Amino acid sequence: MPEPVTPVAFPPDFLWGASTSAYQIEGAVREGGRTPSIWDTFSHTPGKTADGDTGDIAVDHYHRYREDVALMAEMGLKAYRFSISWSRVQPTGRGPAVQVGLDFYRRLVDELLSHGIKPAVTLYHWDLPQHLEDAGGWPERDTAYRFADYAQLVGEALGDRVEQWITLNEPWCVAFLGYASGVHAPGRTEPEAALRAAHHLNLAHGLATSALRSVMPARNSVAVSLNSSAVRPVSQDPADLAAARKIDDLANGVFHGPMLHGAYPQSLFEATASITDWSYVLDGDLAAIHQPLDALGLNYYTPALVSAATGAASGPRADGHGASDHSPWPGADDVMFHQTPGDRTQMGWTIDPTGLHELLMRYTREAPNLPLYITENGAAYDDKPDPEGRVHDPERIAYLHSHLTELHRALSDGADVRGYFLWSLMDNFEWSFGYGKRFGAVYVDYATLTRTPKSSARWYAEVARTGTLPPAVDA
Ligand code: PNW
Repeated sequence: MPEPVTPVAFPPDFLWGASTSAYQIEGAVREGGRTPSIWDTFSHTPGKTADGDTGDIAVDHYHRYREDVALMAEMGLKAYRFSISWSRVQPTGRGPAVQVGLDFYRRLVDELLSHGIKPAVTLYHWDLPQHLEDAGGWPERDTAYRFADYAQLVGEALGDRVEQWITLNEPWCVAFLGYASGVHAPGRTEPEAALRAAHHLNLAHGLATSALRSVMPARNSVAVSLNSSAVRPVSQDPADLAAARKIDDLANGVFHGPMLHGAYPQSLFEATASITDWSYVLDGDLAAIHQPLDALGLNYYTPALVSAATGAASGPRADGHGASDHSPWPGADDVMFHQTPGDRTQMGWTIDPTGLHELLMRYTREAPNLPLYITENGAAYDDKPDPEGRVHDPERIAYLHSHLTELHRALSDGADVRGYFLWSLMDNFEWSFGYGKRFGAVYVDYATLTRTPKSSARWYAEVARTGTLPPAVDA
């Protein structure tokens, strides 16, 4: 007789969800008065995305949202995290809201609610109105004020029906991939501007949090989603520990410091002293940024492994952030990134579920009373339909299984994790990698835009329905 195995059970009210973002799925880039965002400009610039892919059509979610909500319902999702396109709401990044733009999101939200799916709105998932980039973008302080106004407009329009709000998605990517390494829009390679951008993103988060609270019912929750990396040193050598500290400051502390503790890490100032004097941090900014939050969203894919640079430090970068001659880590030329051992996904990102546990425990210490959500976690694979048109993705099931097992271990260890949103609901525009990288639980045939749930979607539906992980992966 085989041993009876106890299934891994999650709390009954655990929120099972999936995530997407506007530019990655909506398409319809010229409809309803929408103006270009920096991602329209960037993706239409030759050489910036794989095969010149753009989000012009993406997966046409703008027109197919009803079908997509039906798929979510079929998957038993309890929640859906999506983002709002700022330039649908404020085409010039300022001024009154365009009702057609807001109406699209009202219809989407109502469709979700009618299926019993809880909407979680991200206000900013990387698609800054081009008008605001033309005025200087995130390195300019004014962008933070513009964001607070936009947040208020959306809060007024949807605050009666959306309870869960996320100000920014992954400000690290916005600041450092957008303004330092330039692999993301707007493609600038200016380390000092990237640090300015980081500060103004922090300020934008704080001001938007206050603005949302001023117009929304008090029951609503406001959070931010950070792509906090678990940063590991290759050894306990003091030089390697210092390297890990530096990357941790630049990846995590630069955002959670002001947001959660009201201060930048002193070591960050020291590490970046040759690049910036931080004179754009004005009196009162830290108080404005340090707003009480209702939850913290964490996006997790893979950990970072670093050491002090040796003589060979100019070799190929292994930090997985895309090809660029410019580092996304201002002031960290003395740090070297290493490939974490283990199997990798199609992105080349090492599969290491223990990093998820590490991250959850770290933020349990860093923010002891803040409920945590995993707002993104998932894997890209080169999925293909079989001759019958079915898409079998056992690797993704194994990835999700192992990460949810580690999430459950964090719960047992005292982390207050309230929900998990897989990235992504469906295949979509994977930024500079274009459509070649498939993260979806639902397969999209880009020629016809037909959606086909992969085996992982059925597996996840069962997890969401039962609130338990099956003991073994049977794909
Ligand atoms: C996140 N990195 O992007 C985003 O929030 C999603 O929009 C994206 O599709 C998903 O993860 C998968 O990539 C990241 O270089 C992009 O460290 C790059 C990095 C991390 C996250």
